[in-house]
Amino acid sequence: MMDFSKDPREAEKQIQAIIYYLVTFGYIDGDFDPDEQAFVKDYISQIVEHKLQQSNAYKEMPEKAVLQLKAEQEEHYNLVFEQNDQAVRELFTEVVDSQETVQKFIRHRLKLRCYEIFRSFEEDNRNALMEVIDEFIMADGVEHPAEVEFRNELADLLHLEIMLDMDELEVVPTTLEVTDEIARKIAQTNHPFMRNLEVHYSGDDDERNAQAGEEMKLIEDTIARMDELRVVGKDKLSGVSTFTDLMNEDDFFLDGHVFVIPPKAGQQYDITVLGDLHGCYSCLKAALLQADFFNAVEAYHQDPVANAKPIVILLGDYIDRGKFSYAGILRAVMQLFLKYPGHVFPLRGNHEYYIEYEGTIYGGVLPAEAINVHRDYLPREFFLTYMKFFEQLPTVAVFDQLFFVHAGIPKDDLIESWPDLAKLNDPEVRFQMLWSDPSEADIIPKTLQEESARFPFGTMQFANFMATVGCNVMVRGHTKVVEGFKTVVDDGSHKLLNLFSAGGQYNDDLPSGSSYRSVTPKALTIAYKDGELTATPWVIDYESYNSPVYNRFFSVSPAIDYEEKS
Ligand SMILES: [Mn+2]
Repeated sequence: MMDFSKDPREAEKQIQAIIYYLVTFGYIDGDFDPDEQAFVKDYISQIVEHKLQQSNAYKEMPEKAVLQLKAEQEEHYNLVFEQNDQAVRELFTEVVDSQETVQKFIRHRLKLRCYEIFRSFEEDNRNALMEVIDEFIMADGVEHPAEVEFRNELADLLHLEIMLDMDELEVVPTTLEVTDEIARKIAQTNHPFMRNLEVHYSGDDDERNAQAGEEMKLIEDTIARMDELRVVGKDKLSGVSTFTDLMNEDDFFLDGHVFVIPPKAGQQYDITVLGDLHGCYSCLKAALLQADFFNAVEAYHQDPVANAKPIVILLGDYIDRGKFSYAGILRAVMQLFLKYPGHVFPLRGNHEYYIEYEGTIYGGVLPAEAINVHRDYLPREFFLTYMKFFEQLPTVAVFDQLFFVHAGIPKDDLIESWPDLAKLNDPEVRFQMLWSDPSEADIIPKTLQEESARFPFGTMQFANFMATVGCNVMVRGHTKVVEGFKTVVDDGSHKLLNLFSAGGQYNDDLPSGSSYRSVTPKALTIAYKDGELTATPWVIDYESYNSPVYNRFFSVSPAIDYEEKS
C-alpha cells in the first residue's frame, strides 16, 4: 500500500481520492451490490490501519487509545464513503441528451471526476494512487475486464502531455467585482403587462385552438423581428477577432445568433440576468418586479442621462420541469422582446430543442415535460412553430467584455481552427455552447470531451477561449446550483459565474416532488457606470407570486393538469 503524505491535509485528500475511486468502481459494471460495498468498507479499514502504522506518533500511545482512534477514523471514512455513494447516485437523476444512454453518461461522469481528483495531485502521488488501484483490482483475486478497461482509460488520460499555447493571446483582466448578496424588495406588486398574459389554456377545444393561433402569431412576429435585426447585423462579426473591436458600434446588433451590446460612452446600465427558468413563471415575474424593470424603462426613456438603461438578459432553458413553459415563460419572453426593443435579450438553452421524426415533434432533451403534457391538447403546427423559433433563438450576448451564454465554451477541436468571431454562428459551435460544463481540472483531454454531449472544459480551456474572443467574464446557467448563484472560476483575470433562477422549496410553479425545489432561485444585477462593473446576486421572491392576488395563473385552476400528465 502507498505511503500517505506526511502533511495531514494532503493525506486526507489522498484517502478521499481513493475512496471516491473505489465507489466509482462499484458502479462501473452496473449495480454497487452489498458484497462490493462490504469489500470497500473492509478496504477502508485496511487503509486506516496502514496509515496508523505508518505514523510514528502512535507508537507511544496505549493500545486502547490506538483502537479508539482507529474506530473514529473508520467512522469518518465510512461517512466519506456514504457521501460519495450518494453523490454518484445523484448523477443518475441528471439530464442527458436523448441520444445518450444513462449508463454511458454515468461512466463518463465518473471518469471525469476521477480525472479531476487524480490530476490535482503531483505526479509521484498520482502514480502511487494508481498503484493502490491496481492492488484493489486484484484484491478479490479476479481481474474484472470492465474495471481494468476503466483503469487503463484513466491512466491514459493522466499520462497525456497536454498543453495550451496561450502566449500570443492578450488577456485584459476583468475589473468586475462580485459583491455580497443583497435583499431586493418588490418595487411594484403587479403590472398590466404581466397580468394580461396570465391566461391558462382553455378546456374548450375551439377556444384553445384560437389561443394556439394567437401564440403562433406571436412566435412568427418574434422570428420576423429577429430577421429584421439580422439583416442590419449581417456579417458584422466576419473578419473581426475580438469583441473589444466591436464595442465602438453605435447600437446593439444581432449577427446570426450573437447579440452584441456595446455600452455607450457616459451611459449607465443596469443589467438583470436570469438563469434557467424552467417554467417557473412566478420567478420571472418576481425578478422583473423586484428589478422594477417596467418603471426603469419608462424613466430611462424620459431621461436617459439621469437614468441607467435597464437591460434583461435571459440565459435560456425556459421550458420543462415547471408548469408554465409556453403559457407563462415563453409567452412573456417573446412579448417582452417585442415590446421593449434594445432592453430584452433572450438566449437559447439546450431544452429549447425540438426534433421532427416521421411527422411528429419531440423534445430533443429528456424528460421533455412541456411538450409531453401539451401534445394531446395543442395542434402539431404549434410545436412545429416552436421548433422553428428555437432554431432562430440567439446563443450568445456580449456586453463590454462580458460573455453571456446558456452553458459554456465549444470543444477544443473547434477552437483550434478559429478564424474570427463569425465562427460563433457555426451550428456545431452553437450546439456545444448549449451543453458544456466547467470542470475544476485545468485541462480536459479531447478524448474525455468527446465522450458526452454534456462535455466538460477545464479552467485553462476557459481562459483560452475567453482570450480568443476578447472577453474575460462568462455568465452562464445550465448547472443546477442549489445556492442559486456561484462564482465557479476567479483566477484574477477571468471570472465564470453560474446562475440558476428556477426553484424554491415552496414554489408551486414546480411539481411537488421536483428536485429543483432544493434550489434558492437567484437573479444577478450587473451595474455598469463609468466603465466600472459590479455584479450583485439577489434572491427571487417567487412566494409573493404563488398567490391568486398577484398572479392570475393561481386564481383559476388550469384545464390541463400538469402533475397528472407529466
Ligand atoms: Mn440547460
